[in-house]
Amino acid sequence: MRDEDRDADKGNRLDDTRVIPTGCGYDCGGRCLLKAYVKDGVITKVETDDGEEPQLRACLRGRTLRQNIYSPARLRFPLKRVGERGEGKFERISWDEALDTVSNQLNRVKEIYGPSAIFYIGYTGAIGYLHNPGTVQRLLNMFGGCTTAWGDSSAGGARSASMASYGTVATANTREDILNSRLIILWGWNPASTVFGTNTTYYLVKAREAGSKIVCVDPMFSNSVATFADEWIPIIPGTDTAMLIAMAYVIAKDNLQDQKFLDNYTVGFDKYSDYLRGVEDGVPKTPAWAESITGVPAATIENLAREYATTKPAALFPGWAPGRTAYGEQYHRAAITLAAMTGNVGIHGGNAAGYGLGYTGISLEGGMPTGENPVESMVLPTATGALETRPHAGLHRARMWDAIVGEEYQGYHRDIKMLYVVAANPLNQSPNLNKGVRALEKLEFIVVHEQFMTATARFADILLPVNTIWERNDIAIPWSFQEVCFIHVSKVVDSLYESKSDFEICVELARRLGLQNYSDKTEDEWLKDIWRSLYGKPDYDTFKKQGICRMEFPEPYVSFREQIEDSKQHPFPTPSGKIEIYSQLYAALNDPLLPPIPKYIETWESRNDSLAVKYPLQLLTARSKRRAHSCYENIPWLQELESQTLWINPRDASSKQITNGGEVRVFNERGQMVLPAYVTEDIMPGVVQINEGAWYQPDEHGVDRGGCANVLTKDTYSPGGAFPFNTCLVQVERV
Ligand SMILES: Nc1nc2c(c(=O)[nH]1)N[C@H]1C(S)=C(S)[C@@H](COP(=O)(O)OP(=O)(O)OC[C@H]3O[C@@H](n4cnc5c(=O)[nH]c(N)nc54)[C@H](O)[C@@H]3O)O[C@H]1N2
Ligand SMILES: Nc1nc2c(c(=O)[nH]1)N[C@H]1C(S)=C(S)[C@@H](COP(=O)(O)OP(=O)(O)OC[C@H]3O[C@@H](n4cnc5c(=O)[nH]c(N)nc54)[C@H](O)[C@@H]3O)O[C@H]1N2
Ligand SMILES: [Mo]
Repeated sequence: MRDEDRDADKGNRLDDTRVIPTGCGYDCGGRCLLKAYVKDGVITKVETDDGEEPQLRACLRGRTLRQNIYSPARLRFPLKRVGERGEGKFERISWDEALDTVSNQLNRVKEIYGPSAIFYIGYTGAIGYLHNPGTVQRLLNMFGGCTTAWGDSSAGGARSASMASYGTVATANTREDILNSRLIILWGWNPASTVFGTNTTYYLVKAREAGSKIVCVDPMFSNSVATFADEWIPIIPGTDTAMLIAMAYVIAKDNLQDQKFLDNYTVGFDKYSDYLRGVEDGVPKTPAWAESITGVPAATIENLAREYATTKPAALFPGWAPGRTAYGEQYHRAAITLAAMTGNVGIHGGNAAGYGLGYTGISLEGGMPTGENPVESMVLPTATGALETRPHAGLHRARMWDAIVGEEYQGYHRDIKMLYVVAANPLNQSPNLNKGVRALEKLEFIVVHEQFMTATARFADILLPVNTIWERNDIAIPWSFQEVCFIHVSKVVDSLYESKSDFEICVELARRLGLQNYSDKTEDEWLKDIWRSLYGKPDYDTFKKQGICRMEFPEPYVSFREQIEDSKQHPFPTPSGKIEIYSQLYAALNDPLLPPIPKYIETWESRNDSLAVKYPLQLLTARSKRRAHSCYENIPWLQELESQTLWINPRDASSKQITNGGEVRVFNERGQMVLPAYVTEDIMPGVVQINEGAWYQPDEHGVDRGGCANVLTKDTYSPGGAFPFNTCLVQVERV
């Protein structure tokens, strides 16, 4: 019997201490099991899964949740701004005053300017089925709608490419299927630090033990390279597409492709093959061609191509970070095409190399319905937006500051007057923060629901204190349900201070705004309903008591298996019913920068850009194991683990007299920051790295002292929708 079941059987009691099975729930890609020990209403200890493998064992972040909940920095009361916008001077007010002000402002702005003047920004701070930004989206939709932004900052490129090639973003296999792979390529993917489902690393360890070969392609000698790799291939950032294309060239030249698979399940290989041979542009996409672009030796490219084509089955895992670049969608399209060329789609041990969250044929959507947004339904989606899984208005999230500042683009111009921020930290996590500050200064009213005084919260006019995951009940699921389980994230203690959940806040606002239909259910009743429509077995109360419910599969689930086994009955959901190496959806857009077959297009701010004379280093912003984006940044235990630094190769450091631990200034035309250098061979020359998510702390000269990479990144997007966070040139100098 698993421990949590035993605890549940005993009524969760140990003397006068209750042990409550609950979960972890920030947006890191994992969802883990935690056991909270509670005595006299206070959490005294936190443990995690210690049952049978594969466990849902929490990492260091989950284990610090007690410090998070009891942090002295928690926002305790509703606050009203008294100083200048952004100055951080606030005064405590009552909930009544706060909610009256917010509802009056909503009414005022809607009456004078119309509902599109209200800009809603909800993101990934809260990811439960009930407690998530959808609570506010529902409220605003009922109120008359609001402006929203489209764009997936995680994987816009993967999403667009997956839709173009497969007609869906649900392309994953269950993680245990890794054990069936003989060759595993982690391409710009670092699951040892960057969580993608709790047990990805568990299965990678098992696969290695069973003798599978693991290759990593990454500009950084990451923790995954250190832990798993038989071979590390460093590559110049932003050039991955060229290497993938050259691999396709080698496979086609040596006739190693799975021609039967290509004939039966794909369209467009002939056109791709013309491109590979240089029929169109006179440039054969040889390994030598790719070497000059990627810095990867031609022989290495050739070997990997042959190995991938001849080792069966093989799983190519294209991480999202190389796609978080200019033209990032081409990288994902090229990876998908390689998987199709080698027949590694729809089989055990392969991987479709698509977006990779969710399985074809299984939907686990659920939650409180947000309803129609009357503002958005008046706007036609843009062409690229039509490839998104949801239709959207014309505003891309990467360009939100321009939309507020009022610069017109793409025919999109709304007079935005009010910002409603929930479960997001845009003045930290969006690109080009200095422009962000100017945008926020211009607005008439800003309301933020937050737990902490983040950079965004400092700009609020009304700041509402929100409770944390252990002060409310919810249901959560790991990304892609790769662990194939639901977790009941149970309430452990009452809401601290005067904090409330976003749902409770919305219920009270709805009453003030006269929106009777907002909710006729309690939290518990909503969760019961959600559970029933989501999975429903066992009944909700049993599930809640157990804390966890694993979905049962007779064997590892493989996406597209039905399409491969019986393509007549199960066509791919694309216009042709096949995997589209030549994408009709892209072709219809008629955009040379979004070609119908995967092509290498050199990024802006590449090493060859004229800007590289002034700003010669390529900046990457990967995940830190001590944060989930900007969450957990202020937790003392985690701060001890790793300091925020600029990773720089000794070759680049020595030419600038930069020493390990010494302060450096990192800058470009968009902004600057000062932070310590970490001089290390773990990053290739010409590339520097700052972990994303550190808190933006500009000094009086506007120089960031917190190490927040987004003072440097560019606020634009790729034609297929990718956020190009990893396309950014900078210069570094010793301070
Ligand atoms: N440079 C760079 N920037 C990036 C990225 C990158 O790779 N490089 N990655 C991008 C990616 S992939 C993502 S997903 C985004 C994440 O962007 P965001 O979702 O904006 O970032 P978070 O840090 O998760 O911010 C969430 C905020 O929600 C708050 N919060 C937590 N729980 C609740 C709750 O229940 N209610 C409310 N109201 N608030 C809550 C937290 O305190 C936190 O301040 O960042 C993007 N930014
Ligand atoms: N600990 C932790 N885990 C997380 C999160 C978190 O905040 N903290 N956030 C979650 C979220 S919301 C997301 S979207 C995912 C994101 O997950 P990823 O996008 O996979 O994560 P990153 O850590 O940004 O990058 C992974 C690796 O890609 C490499 N890389 C960067 N640019 C390039 C390139 O141009 N080419 C190649 N070949 N490699 C490159 C980096 O060096 C790094 O080793 O992570 C999730 N997991
Ligand atoms: Mo993300």
